[in-house]
Amino acid sequence: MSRIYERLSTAILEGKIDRMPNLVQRALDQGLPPKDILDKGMVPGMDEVGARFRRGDMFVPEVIRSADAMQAGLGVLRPRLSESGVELLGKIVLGTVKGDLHDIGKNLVGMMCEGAGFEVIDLGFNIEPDAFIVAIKEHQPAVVGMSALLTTTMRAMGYTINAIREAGLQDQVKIMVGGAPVDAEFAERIGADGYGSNAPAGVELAKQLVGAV
Ligand code: B12
Repeated sequence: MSRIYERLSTAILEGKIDRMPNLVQRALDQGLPPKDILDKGMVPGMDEVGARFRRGDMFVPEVIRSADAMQAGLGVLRPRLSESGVELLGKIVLGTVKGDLHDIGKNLVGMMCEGAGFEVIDLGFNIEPDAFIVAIKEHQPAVVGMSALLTTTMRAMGYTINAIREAGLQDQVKIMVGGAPVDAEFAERIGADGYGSNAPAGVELAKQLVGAV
């Protein structure tokens, strides 16, 4: 295996944001296929970040740095991936629900999903049900992800799912939810398709929901 894949993976793991664009460019200059650069170099790095975060061997600031390194590399790789007709895993529309301003965890989920090969459309925080609906119609995502950090706003997830159902869009998208006060039982009760307890779990869930694992 090319040594450059190992270097890409390590640079992501160590959060070397500045080094990534150069490394990706070097891999491209060596004639390596963009899809292999992603799958054999970058994604394994991000997978290891996820595993370490789950074990408690890496913490939020380090994960954010790694995700930023991934983004820096994707900045160079993305145009080459689309040129070579590589299909990403699918689109995810992501947002923190109405009334809730917490977005750190949601951002982490978005960054890791992007790192795993999804296209993420991040609506931001305090997102009205209608804005989710507009985004579903506009972007046709495979998955909608909702975040809530307050016991008072987790109910807005239920309202949002109802609104999606009433708009006749529920068959078009899978819905995943997460955030500290949310659990699997609540997710099931409000009609979500799945619950992720943290960002790596969100990535795994999103992959399952699009049938990629
Ligand atoms: C930072 C913070 C804030 C910041 C938010 C800044 C920002 N840009 O996000 C500010 C200062 C704005 C804030 C405001 C408030 N906060 Co606050 N805040 C926090 C704090 C300290 C950390 C949250 C955080 O970022 N955690 C780190 C991230 C990485 O974890 P996470 O969000 O849980 O996300 C992970 C998982 O949950 C999951 N996940 C999250 N979303 C999703 C989505 C999907 C789809 C999936 C699969 C997974 C997933 O993956 C993430 C990564 O692993 C928590 C306490 C705590 N320790 O959690 C209180 C906390 C959430 N806040 C609280 C409160 C009460 C408030 C305020 C009401 C305070 C006030 N009186 O004004 C306001 C509410 C404002 C509003 N309307 O939202 C309470 C909530 C209590 C409750 N049970 O409802 C908490 C628990 C503090 C406490 N112990 O009282 N807060």
